[in-house]
Amino acid sequence: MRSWRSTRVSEKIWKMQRGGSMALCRHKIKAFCYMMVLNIFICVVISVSWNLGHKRSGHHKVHIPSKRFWSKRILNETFWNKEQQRLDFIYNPNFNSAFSSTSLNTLPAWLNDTGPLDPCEPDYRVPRHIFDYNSLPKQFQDFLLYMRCRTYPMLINQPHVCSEKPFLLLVVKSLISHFERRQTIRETWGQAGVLANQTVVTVFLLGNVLSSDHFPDLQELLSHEAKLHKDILQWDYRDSFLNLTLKEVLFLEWFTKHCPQARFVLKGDDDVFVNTLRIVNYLEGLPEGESKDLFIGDVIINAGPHRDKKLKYFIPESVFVGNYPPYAGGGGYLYSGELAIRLHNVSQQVMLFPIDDVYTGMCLKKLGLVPEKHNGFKTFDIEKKYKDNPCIHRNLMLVHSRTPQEMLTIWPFIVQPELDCQ
Ligand SMILES: *[C@@H]1O[C@H](CO)[C@@H](O)[C@H](O)[C@H]1NC(C)=O
Ligand SMILES: *[C@@H]1O[C@H](CO)[C@@H](O)[C@H](O)[C@H]1NC(C)=O
Ligand SMILES: *[C@@H]1O[C@H](CO)[C@@H](O)[C@H](O)[C@H]1NC(C)=O
Ligand SMILES: *[C@@H]1O[C@H](CO)[C@@H](O)[C@H](O)[C@H]1NC(C)=O
Ligand SMILES: CC(=O)N[C@H]1CO[C@H](CO)[C@@H](O)[C@@H]1O
Repeated sequence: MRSWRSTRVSEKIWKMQRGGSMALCRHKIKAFCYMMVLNIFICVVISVSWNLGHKRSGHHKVHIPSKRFWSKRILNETFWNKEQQRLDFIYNPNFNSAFSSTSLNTLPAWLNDTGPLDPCEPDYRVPRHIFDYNSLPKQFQDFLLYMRCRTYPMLINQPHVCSEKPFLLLVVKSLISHFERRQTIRETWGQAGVLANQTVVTVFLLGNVLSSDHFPDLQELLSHEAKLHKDILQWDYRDSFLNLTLKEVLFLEWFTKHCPQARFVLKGDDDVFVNTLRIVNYLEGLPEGESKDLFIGDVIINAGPHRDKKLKYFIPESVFVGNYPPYAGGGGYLYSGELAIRLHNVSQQVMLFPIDDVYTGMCLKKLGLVPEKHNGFKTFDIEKKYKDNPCIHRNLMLVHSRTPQEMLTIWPFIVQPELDCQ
């Protein structure tokens, strides 16, 4: 409250001072009046902040020492930022110790949560709080209405897929209809089993389709595929681009519950080619101490939201302002299983953001970590002249994008021991 008011007031004072100096040339009396008003304002500011300070400490008997906390009050009124501030406040360690014995009713009024009690009910505050809501793309409106919901039932699970303690878990974001891509991955870089003497396990992450979106019903085919290969994880939510963050969060939850013993995780799209052999060799060579915080990929720094409605990555100004933290492109990144568990934990403190890789960057930032760039990750592909070069692919870790036919062509290069790449 306090700092918001004083910034507004000092802005007024500044404007008045500008006006005052111009007036000085013409009427000295006018200038004198401005000075008087200015003095009154300063008095008001001082007494208001004095009163507020006293009221607060006197009323609640809570002293909040952190200066950073107060500075957050002048943050922007954008929807996502505001929701995030609420989470920051609730998970603020100072707040927790000060309020541990009281209920959330003691939250300051600006943090009062007026959303639906059930986070999975559509949040109808949204259209009122976002002034340009009605002009946003339909998918974005849907994202906002369900932004708080992160629990969806599992339709297909593989609770025992990690019983052999995988060295590397390959996690592939797929869509129900991508049967061909999944089969190609199983036949090439995603072959589950033992590779370079290490256990590799593959799972595919899938959501569902809404009947209102007019997709054919492929659920029975999928069930058959799941029985055959035992590598399908499916949740009952609408699998759309803006729901990919949901896929990430649901995966982290699944991992913590069913696969926490996996040493490393590679998460990628179903149109990337992964040199699994190179990745296993790289991981084996990592010193023990370095592997705990491992998070590598094609890291993007100094990025921010796109404001053009026509772009896939569009984020409206009324929803989010600020820059993105460093993040690894969602085509594929590699991290430790231990870190996956910490990411799961911290993700509860980060509001769902509609771009999944940026969201993961936000979670890393909350953990105080920065993803590391590794040149083996080529999420923007390699030069065309090298596309058919087996030796180039041997040295890569991951490249986007490759068709099933290309994957089936490249994979034999990788595992062919007689190929001489000197
Ligand atoms: C929070 O909002 C609810 C519903 O609008 C209201 O009943 C309650 O009094 C508010 N609490 C505070 C502390 O403002
Ligand atoms: C493979 O792993 C086993 C057990 O971890 C080990 O005893 C064996 O020496 C390894 N073989 C090679 C070729 O690294
Ligand atoms: C995300 O999934 C939920 C649950 O199916 C759905 O209600 C919502 O519309 C989806 N959001 C988007 C952006 O598709
Ligand atoms: C999860 O985070 C909380 C603090 O937010 C911490 O107290 C707890 O120990 C963490 N749990 C794990 C398993 O890291
Ligand atoms: C913290 C933060 O992101 N503040 C931003 C609020 O909006 C102004 C103008 O839109 C930005 O300049 C600030 O960086």
